[in-house]
Amino acid sequence: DNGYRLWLRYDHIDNATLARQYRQQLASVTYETGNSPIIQAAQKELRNALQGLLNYNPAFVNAPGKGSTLIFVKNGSKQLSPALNKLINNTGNEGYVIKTISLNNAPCLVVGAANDKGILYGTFHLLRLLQTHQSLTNINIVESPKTQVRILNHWDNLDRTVERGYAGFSIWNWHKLPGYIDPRYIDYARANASIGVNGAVINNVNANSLILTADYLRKTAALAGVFRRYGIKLYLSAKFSAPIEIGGLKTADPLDPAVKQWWQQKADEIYRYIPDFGGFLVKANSEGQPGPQNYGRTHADGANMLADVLKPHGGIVMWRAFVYDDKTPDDRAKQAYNEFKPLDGKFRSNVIIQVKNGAIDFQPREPFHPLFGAMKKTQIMPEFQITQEYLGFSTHLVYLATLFKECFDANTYSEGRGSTVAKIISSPVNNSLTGIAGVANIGTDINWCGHPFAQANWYAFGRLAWNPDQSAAAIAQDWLKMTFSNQADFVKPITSMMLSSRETTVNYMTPLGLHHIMGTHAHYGPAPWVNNLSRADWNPVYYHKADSAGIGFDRTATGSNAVAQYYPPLRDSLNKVETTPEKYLLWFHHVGWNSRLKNGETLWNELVKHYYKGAADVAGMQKTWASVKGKVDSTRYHEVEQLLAIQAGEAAWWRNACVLYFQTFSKLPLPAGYTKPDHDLQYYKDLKFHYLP
Ligand code: BDP
Repeated sequence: DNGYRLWLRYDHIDNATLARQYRQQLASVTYETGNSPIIQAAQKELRNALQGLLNYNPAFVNAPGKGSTLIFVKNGSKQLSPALNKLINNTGNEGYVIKTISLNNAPCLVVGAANDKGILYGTFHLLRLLQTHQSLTNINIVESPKTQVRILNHWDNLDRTVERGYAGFSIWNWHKLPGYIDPRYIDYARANASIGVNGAVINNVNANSLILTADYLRKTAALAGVFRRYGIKLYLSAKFSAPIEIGGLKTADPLDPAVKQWWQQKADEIYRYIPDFGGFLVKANSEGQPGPQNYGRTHADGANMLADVLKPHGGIVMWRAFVYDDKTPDDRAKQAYNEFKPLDGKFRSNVIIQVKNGAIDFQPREPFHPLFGAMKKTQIMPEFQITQEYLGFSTHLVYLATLFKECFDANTYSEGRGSTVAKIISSPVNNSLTGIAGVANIGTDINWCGHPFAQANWYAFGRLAWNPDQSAAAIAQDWLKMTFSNQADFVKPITSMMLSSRETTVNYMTPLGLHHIMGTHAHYGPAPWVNNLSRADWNPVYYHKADSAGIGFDRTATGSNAVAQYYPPLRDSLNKVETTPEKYLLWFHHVGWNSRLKNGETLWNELVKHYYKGAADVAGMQKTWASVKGKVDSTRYHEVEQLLAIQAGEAAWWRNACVLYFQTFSKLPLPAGYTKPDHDLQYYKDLKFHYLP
């Protein structure tokens, strides 16, 4: 199995009793839904799935039928009770009900929704029940998403390279579009719909203005046509200087009437090509990208100008808060908050501020971004990175649902206890849309994501964007069953391997709150020694601040005071070593090598132990994987086996390089029983790589 089918494999259910029961329960399928393109897509999915799972091709009847065992209902049906009709009609734009009722004295399964998208999502949910071998008896499911814009951000360039992409090239074939629709686009849309993803920004945030020209809009419109049938809206990254680059204007000043007019005409043009265009994503005044500040204007001036031109068409602006520059000689972690917090309440209601989960940059572990909870009059959507830029590319098995959950579940204390990030981002401000974004890990590799297990991160992103309260474990189990096998003796050990994989990676890369100590440019492997880059805050030494006394970034009141950006009582606990969770210790404090941690161990010993544990746990993952040999197809078994071997080697590399380097400051021996790395530090510093994605 080459993994192309993702979690929508629909292989035959080999449990004959179960398959027979499903066939009885799905014997007669009726649709009272109309026949829109989305409904047709849902029907096609159901038909393919039943053919695959049950080798069965039931008749679909487009009318209320006697003897139906499965009815799809949009907007109520005469066959159903008033209470159920009411429930169905209250599912909103995307929600659905799946419920067993008694119809003509026989059990019947109803999939009901107020809108087409609900029917599509309900269909995928029903199929998931089959794929994961769950009983269809006495079902009672009522679902609706907790956030409205659930979107993938593709960092795809127009030359088909993918910034921070580790799974081949961009799947958008600009040369063959719009004439040729690659079947991949359809499978991409199906996969997204199956997990509730309803938006895609198809080009890199470091945007090329050409995407906004008529040539590309025609191509883009063809993609939008595919997406639409699966309830997905297309969005574009807009370069702020586009009026100059493709519009021939002298300025991109957002308050200049000619600039505004240019964008207005551009928006009108886009909507002629794509009537349901979602809107713009903008990276402005960040890492060299142009923005309103080039003209002495604020982020709000820039975002609002674009919001105003999109508003008549129903479009939105997702304005990124990932900003930092070297003109501000302060802690980089503070800059986004410092720039955006004063603008709270100044944004239009169709602007959402897109904030990375942490204040630096998608590190293996970061505390939640202090902007969550800080902007009470502005809608905020979190941005997660699904592609593993800082977590081992596509050779390391790292299940990211636990990382996403750590952010969602974090308590900001913005309104006292219970003000979790999940709660804040799913509560609309000023009737604005709510949303969640993930930087995609998708490319032209046959298995889409490079690593068979990287598919789980795409999957988990969608499921958590729909409902951040779901557990990482439940999502892993569903994914494993759908992607590999329902066998309990496979699912159980591999679920626990997935659940601990992210902590393992944190241990061998950046334990105890360390961050940003990876190799320069490509971000491959460890390089905590780098200190010669043109900007201070690009250097690993800026972040770990190791010296003879200790290690860590002092962000307390006597240091950079980044802790002040959090609400009390969190602010106060992070301000003190004793009350800072150890997983964030060196993020907030410079700690002496011989300081004692909670378990009585010195910081140095504990740091070494984390690094060694991380590397040892990858060896444990290899053993676990070996134990399921024969329980999954041999192709994917061997792929994962080889990738785990690479991961084990790289985990040891991270451990050795970091421990040897930090030892030059601590001047302390390894704790008893820990074997010395087999090379010296210079060896690791001298490593060169000829090709890196
Ligand atoms: C960093 C990436 C860089 C992105 C930037 C961003 O290294 O390639 O352009 O984030 O999010 O993580 O804008």
